[in-house]
Amino acid sequence: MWTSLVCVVLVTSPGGASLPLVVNTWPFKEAAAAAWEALQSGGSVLDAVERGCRRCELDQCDGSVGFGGSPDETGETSLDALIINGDTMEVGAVADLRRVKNAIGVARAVMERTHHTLLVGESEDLTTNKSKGLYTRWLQAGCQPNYRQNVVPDPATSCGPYRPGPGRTPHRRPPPTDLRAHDTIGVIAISGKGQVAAGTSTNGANHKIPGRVGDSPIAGAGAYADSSAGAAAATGDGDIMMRFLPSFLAVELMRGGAEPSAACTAAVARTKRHYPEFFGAVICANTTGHYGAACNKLPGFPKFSYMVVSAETRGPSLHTVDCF
Ligand code: SD4
Repeated sequence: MWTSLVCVVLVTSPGGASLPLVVNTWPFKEAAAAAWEALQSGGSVLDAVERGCRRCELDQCDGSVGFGGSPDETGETSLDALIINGDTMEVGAVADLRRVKNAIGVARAVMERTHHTLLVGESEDLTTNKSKGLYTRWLQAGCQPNYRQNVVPDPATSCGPYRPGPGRTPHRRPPPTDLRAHDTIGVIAISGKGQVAAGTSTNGANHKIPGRVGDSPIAGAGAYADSSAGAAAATGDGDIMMRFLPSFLAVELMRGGAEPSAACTAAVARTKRHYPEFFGAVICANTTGHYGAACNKLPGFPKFSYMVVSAETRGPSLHTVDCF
């Protein structure tokens, strides 16, 4: 379990304020240490974000980051990653990246070496059964559990091919059964001068339909950074969360004066209003060095843990927030 990997300094109150600052999702202590070390050795906030995410990719944090985890329905892992420079508002992202382990490095290369923002890997044509890809071969061989329930035959009991069923599927989804299927690393780094960067890296949702991309590589959804306000990063059910751009919302609320905890809470509440049972959390930090987090309370998910490093914490410290 990831809880056994972390340091034991436990702080329950929202914190601040001290710069420089690193905050990352989940108790990924080694990632926090790597990001902090990058800042301490003279690296930029982008270096810190990249090193933190890279550490998790190498460690395969929780099996949810990096190679080898969360396979799609064909058994292949694909990676999503994002990095944002809050000084210049340059963004680099990759999605559905295959056969490359260093997703955050590729995302940074997209930002720094191309004119583009988001590059995606291969995907299959889901509109026809006539494509010749791996996914179609798999579909011909088995069931399709990721299809909505308004198709016939019922995907819970029968294999396809599927046709649209009667009526429209309500937008509510069953509560998640495997909360550990969602543990993206999101890193926020703020320098002593108030330069802000943020990024994410994940292998996405377990057993997704090939070609599925979540919130993590989407600017404003998986993460957002603006050196005139702060940064935020999200983790959880990206299929839901990306509809509400929670990271962008939180940063804009901080720009308007909201404390990070309140901004995170508002971002979670926005999603919760429409999807009360969504699984997710948001971390936030502002340019004065205050930080906080919020999460949606579910059975089996009463608290959310995240890491903070600043001169005050004397090393990566584990923080928890009660979900609401
Ligand atoms: C996604 N949000 O692809 C990501 C997965 C994750 O914590 O684990 N987030 O939906």
